[in-house]
Amino acid sequence: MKRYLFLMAATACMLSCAGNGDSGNGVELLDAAVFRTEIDGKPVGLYTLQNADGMTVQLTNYGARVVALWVPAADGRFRDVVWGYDSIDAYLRTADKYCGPVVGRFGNRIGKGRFTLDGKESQLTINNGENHLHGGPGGFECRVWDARETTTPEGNPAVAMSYRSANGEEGYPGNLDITVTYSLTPDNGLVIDYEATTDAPTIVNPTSHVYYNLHGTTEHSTDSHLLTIHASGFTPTDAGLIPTGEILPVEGTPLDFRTPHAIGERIGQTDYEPLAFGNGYDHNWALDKPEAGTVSLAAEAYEPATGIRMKIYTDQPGLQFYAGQGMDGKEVGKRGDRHNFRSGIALETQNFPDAPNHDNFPSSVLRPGETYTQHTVYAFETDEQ
Ligand code: FUC
Repeated sequence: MKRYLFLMAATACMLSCAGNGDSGNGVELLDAAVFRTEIDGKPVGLYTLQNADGMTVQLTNYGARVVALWVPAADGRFRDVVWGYDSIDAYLRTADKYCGPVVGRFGNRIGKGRFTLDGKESQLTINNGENHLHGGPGGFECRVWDARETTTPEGNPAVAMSYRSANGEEGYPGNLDITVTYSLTPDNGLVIDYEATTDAPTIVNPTSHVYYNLHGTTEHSTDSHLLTIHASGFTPTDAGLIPTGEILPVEGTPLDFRTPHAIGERIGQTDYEPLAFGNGYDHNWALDKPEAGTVSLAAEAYEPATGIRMKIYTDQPGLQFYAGQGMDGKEVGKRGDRHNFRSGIALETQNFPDAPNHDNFPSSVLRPGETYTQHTVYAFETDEQ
């Protein structure tokens, strides 16, 4: 019955909602006109994908970014579960440019921005203390990608975004051609497929940096979300959040999410040094995998108030969980929602931070003739009420 109602609502929406406004199920589409512009001589726009149930994602090719993601809640109404802005101008002005984009070439940190590959040292740009974060100040999040609306081989609606990161950009060697394809499955999965090639040896580790709030509004903190991370280990860091190279067990620590825990339950235990360093959760978990490189369930977040559950499947070895402790309420986003303290969680599927400087971490090296791939799914379910 519920599925039938969603179908009705989705059909009505496709027929009637070309712009703003509630389509009957709560989905309010952003107007493409307020995203239409030109940046660096390239066209920027807003792209909308919708499945038969009405799940809707809106994306912009500025930063290959998720702008809005409407998923059903247990009450049958849809919620937008990502924090972001309602115009391209706001994204250009924002103080937190990591809301929604693909970050890279290398997601998360590289110590002192330095690594050596085939005996050749590269010095990357520095933008986080003395370190390199999320590809540097001119990372993928502020680049205009070429967007193409398409369908997956399974027939699902998709947008493919491509970008050439030139040799030397932010200090990285080699021209890197990367394509990120977003698609929606009929069973409410947002799929993100990455593919990259290079013309010279380089490193690559892109990830999706979306702030999720399963309340559908930042009026409520994400501290109430119940989080599960299928990982027995994590990569401890120094005070600058650069991995020491160890992989330590989570057992007996506030980082043990192998069974569900409310995010707020142990986040304040700053007598545990890793939580002091991160000022809360800002760590990389080493995912438990039946076999390296296989797609497996990495994490689940559940909000009891809305009944929305998000499951993350990935073939990546790591998951960075950042709990939004840098948010200060100053930025005002969609529907007047503020970027409030701990009101959005980033769950970033990736290789381990600083991997190029630790031989015991999975390799992030890409060579000419090879293709980097990543397959990650953010799948949404609701409790039946
Ligand atoms: C995460 C964190 C960082 C940073 C950023 C916005 O990936 O690891 O500490 O604050 O995102």
